[in-house]
Amino acid sequence: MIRMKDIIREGHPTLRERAEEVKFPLSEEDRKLGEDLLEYVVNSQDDELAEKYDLRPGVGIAAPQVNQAKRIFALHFDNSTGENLSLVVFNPKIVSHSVEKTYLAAGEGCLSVDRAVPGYVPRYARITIKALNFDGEEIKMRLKGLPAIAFQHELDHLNGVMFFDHIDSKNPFAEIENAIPIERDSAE
Ligand code: NB4
Ligand code: NI
Repeated sequence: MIRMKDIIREGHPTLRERAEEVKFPLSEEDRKLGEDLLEYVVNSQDDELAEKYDLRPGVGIAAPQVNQAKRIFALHFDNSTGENLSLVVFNPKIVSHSVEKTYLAAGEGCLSVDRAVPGYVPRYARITIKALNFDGEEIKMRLKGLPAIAFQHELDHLNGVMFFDHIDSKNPFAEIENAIPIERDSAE
């Protein structure tokens, strides 16, 4: 299982690389990597397991964060967040997005960033994504709310972008044009 010691932190060059497309059919290594990423986010949301293995909770994690520069990430929202979405995506793409923006009023955090970076992170409010699943079949989805924000945070990791790159360093809480904020419990 993925532990915190396996998660690379800010300053590690892999977090600033563009990750490589995954080839299909999946190698056993890439299939296991996808499974391990999903297992991490599921475990991290289980109070006992998170306590036992000292896991930072997450709703998503991307392969570059475990030092694998591959275009794979996992998202997991159980119904406690009102969203029910649990998936691993390979070679994900945003094929279209709304003009309207959104952001987490509480800001964002990252398992690869051991410090709070306050400020609004502008994201597209609604996105249409395409990706491949474990069997190489195309999945097409429309996302909004926290799943849309999380998808963009993870896709950024595949392109070497960190959430704080989007924060207006001069005025971190500046009004974001045409954006609807999402009020959530603190983004750990
Ligand atoms: C990715 C998220 C940061 C903003 C918003 C939130 C948490 C992360 C980073 C968008 C994507 C990880 C991956 C949470 C969390 C709410 C749901 C269900 C019960 C606890 C869980 C806590 F843990 N961010 N952490 N940060 N990232 N919500 N929740 N709750 O997920 O770095 O690249 O279990
Ligand atoms: Ni992150």
